[in-house]
Amino acid sequence: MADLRVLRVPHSTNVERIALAAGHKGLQVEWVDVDPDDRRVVREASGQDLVPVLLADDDTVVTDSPRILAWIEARFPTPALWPSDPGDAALADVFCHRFNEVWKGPPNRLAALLGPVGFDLSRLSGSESRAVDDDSARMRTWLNRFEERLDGVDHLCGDAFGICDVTAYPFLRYGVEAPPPGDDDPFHRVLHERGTFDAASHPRLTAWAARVAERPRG
Ligand SMILES: N[C@@H](CCC(=O)N[C@@H](CS)C(=O)NCC(=O)O)C(=O)O
Repeated sequence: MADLRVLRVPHSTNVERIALAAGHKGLQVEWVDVDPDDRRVVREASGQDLVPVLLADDDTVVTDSPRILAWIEARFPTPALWPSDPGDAALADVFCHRFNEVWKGPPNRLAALLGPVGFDLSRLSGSESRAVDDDSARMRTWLNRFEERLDGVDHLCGDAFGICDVTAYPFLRYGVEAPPPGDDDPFHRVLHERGTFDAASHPRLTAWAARVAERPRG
């Protein structure tokens, strides 16, 4: 019997967060594959269209990956995803909130601008081109912050793998790898093309991505 039942679609960043958390805690996940073009199962279960959706054995339904991760931590506290020190745990929450509410802004805006024109920059207006330049610069600058954070520590929360890595890795991974065949999500293409980094530009971040890539998935 699985520990968790989760609705997913292919190539979902937010679904990978749940897989990483489950892998860390050694949980078995029953994945329910949903057709990305037919979200009726998701809507019927949760009243909205986005995945992941957690279906718990007590009929609880949880949407939104940060809320699902908090639910998993409360239900299966060991091994922990959040730092044990309350101050460090609060900082981890600030990191994750910023990642979700601020860091995702530029790539989301870039995908909204570039997707409809097939990534053909010549089809953008002058103000749209300037917006692309500004948000691309933000993505590059913020990669440097991650690099600085990893000075002397192996993970974004500190020494141990945890919630900051779970939150950021499924997005930052596109900086070192192209979307796989069949993944034509413009957001993922933006993450890859505008958020590129490597061992020469960001050695600590590149080593971190390789480290997290090896983590178990539920
Ligand atoms: N805030 C939500 C966002 C969920 C979300 O955007 N899920 C994507 C997959 S990663 C989705 O279902 N997108 C549906 C669509 O774009 O049609 C979370 O963190 O779970």
